[in-house]
Amino acid sequence: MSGGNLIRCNLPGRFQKKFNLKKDKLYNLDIAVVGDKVEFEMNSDNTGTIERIEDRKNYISRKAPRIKGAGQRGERLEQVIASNVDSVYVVSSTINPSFNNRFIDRLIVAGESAGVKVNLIINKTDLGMDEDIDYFADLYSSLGYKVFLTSALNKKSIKELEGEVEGKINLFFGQSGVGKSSLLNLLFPGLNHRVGEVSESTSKGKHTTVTSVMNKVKGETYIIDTPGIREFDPYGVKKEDLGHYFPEIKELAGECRFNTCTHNHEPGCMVRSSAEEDKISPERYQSYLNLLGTIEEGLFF
Ligand SMILES: Nc1nc2c(ncn2[C@@H]2O[C@H](COP(=O)(O)OP(=O)(O)OP(=O)(O)O)[C@@H](O)[C@H]2O)c(=O)[nH]1
Ligand SMILES: [Mg+2]
Ligand SMILES: [Zn+2]
Repeated sequence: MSGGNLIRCNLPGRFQKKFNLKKDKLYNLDIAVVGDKVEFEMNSDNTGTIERIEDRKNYISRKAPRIKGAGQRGERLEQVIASNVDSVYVVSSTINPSFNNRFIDRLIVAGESAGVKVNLIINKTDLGMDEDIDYFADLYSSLGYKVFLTSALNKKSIKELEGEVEGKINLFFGQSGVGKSSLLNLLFPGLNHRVGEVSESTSKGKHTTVTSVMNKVKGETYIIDTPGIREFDPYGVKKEDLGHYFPEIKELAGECRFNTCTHNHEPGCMVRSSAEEDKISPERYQSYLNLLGTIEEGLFF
């Protein structure tokens, strides 16, 4: 995008060569991603040729799905979803597809570990709210996240959401079929993104959005809609750092007996005892343990 104009650019082969030489970046699949700022030269056919890619302020990534992202030794590579964002919205739905707090916690970790502000959207509230969802909405609010209980059908909380995205670069991500594109169309009708069905047999979305796109919607407000995510393993999160990305665990970690505590099996662990006594949410603690298990099995790298 240049001054609001879309210019299709190509990426010269030398970027690939330079990239491969950088050992520390070898696991990076994407040389230029949505959100990157680039300098380019105009060609005579109105396309551009990228000359330089600016360093990223931040970026959201995950481990690439197995087929696409396996390296020569079978290790999973890093897939960057978007860069230089101000806020991420973890989008979920009440039902169809059903509410999945484990999955939400994974996406929160992705945002937290990138140092980006995380907000939550629970969409399709018109299809019914149950006690569990009320519990989680309160829980996430108490952890400091803004929670938007929305409906693209009856426009619930759309105005609030509109206020929150203003003047920022906003990334929307979540499972397929939760209503990301529907909400964005409602917020900014000019977007006109394709909206898909949710399969009746599996209650899963059909991956209607197929590539990530960034749109300038007004002033300095940018929206990135992304394809639905099936699996999400954060990339490059170390065992000893995982607790930093759960605000309630981060707050208690200093009170554990050992400063190297991973809040799993260690004696004198304040986090574990707090979860047992329901002082922090056992559900969130379980999400933490699941992620820790993934790292310990070496699945993170
Ligand atoms: N009842 C109800 N249906 C909704 C709501 N929001 C979206 N839908 C429906 O859910 C289906 C999926 O919506 P999409 O906006 O395509 O979902 P998405 O998250 O963009 O899906 P992907 O692009 O595949 O990742 C469509 O049939 C929408 O009409 C809502 O708030 N309530
Ligand atoms: Mg979509
Ligand atoms: Zn501990």
